[in-house]
Amino acid sequence: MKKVVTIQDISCYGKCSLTVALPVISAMGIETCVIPTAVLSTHTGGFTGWTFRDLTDDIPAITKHWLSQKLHFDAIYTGYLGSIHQVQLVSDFFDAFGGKEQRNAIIVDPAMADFGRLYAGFTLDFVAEMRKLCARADYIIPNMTEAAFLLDIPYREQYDRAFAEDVLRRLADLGCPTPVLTGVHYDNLRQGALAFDSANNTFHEAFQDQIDCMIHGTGDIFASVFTGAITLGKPLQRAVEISVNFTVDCIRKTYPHREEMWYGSCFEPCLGRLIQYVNE
Ligand code: PXL
Repeated sequence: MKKVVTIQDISCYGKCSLTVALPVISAMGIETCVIPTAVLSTHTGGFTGWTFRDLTDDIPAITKHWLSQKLHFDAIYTGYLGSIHQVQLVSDFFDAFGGKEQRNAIIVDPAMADFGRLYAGFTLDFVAEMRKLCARADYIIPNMTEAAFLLDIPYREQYDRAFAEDVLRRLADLGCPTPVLTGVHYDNLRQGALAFDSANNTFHEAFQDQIDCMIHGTGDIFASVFTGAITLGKPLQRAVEISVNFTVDCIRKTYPHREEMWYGSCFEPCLGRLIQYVNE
């Protein structure tokens, strides 16, 4: 059985980070181990006054214990990280459990920004540290805002395929051989993802009809499915397709309830379909 470790916060209410990664990756038939980096009462995207318990000190302690137990993971997947120090400790975790000898995939979702802006509490110093972490990953999964921050270029709401390809090539130049851009749209009709396999100089994409609504946590759904698909050995093209299709399934399911479900998608009824995608 394949085994993933995912490192990100647990937002107790709000359906993102670990409360998405655990059910989604488990549904794909993969054992999902976790390092929770913080406990928040809610995510920070639209709530106010959330609690935040920092678990940074647990990261090196868990790493040390797991080293003593000689554990192995088929993939390491990181999401929302709350501080520069946490990013550095995650880099140490890559030293301990990632790399060529371990033959596993490192997947970094630089979850820190959207719609042209950094999330609450993030700074350009954090971006610089995240850039270094991305350079160590086999796959990174930024949206266009995160890509702009990583590349230190202005965020653009409108662009064409040539621009998206150029962004991906520049992301690969940062050190990650296979960057995947999410939320890609060249018009208001279609939206999807575009991946660049720099080793083979090929692009892989999947698009679906655009659905006009903003629901929190869809980036985490995409990244979790993508992690599961890569861990299962799916080709990059198929991994991108499954990730886009399942994310759009979740958005479609949520759309009729979008007023009250802005904080997280109705992904649970879609999990059966995800299992089908994996087996198709
Ligand atoms: O969905 C990414 C995410 C994860 N965790 C927390 C967040 C966010 C986005 O805002 O606030 C705590």
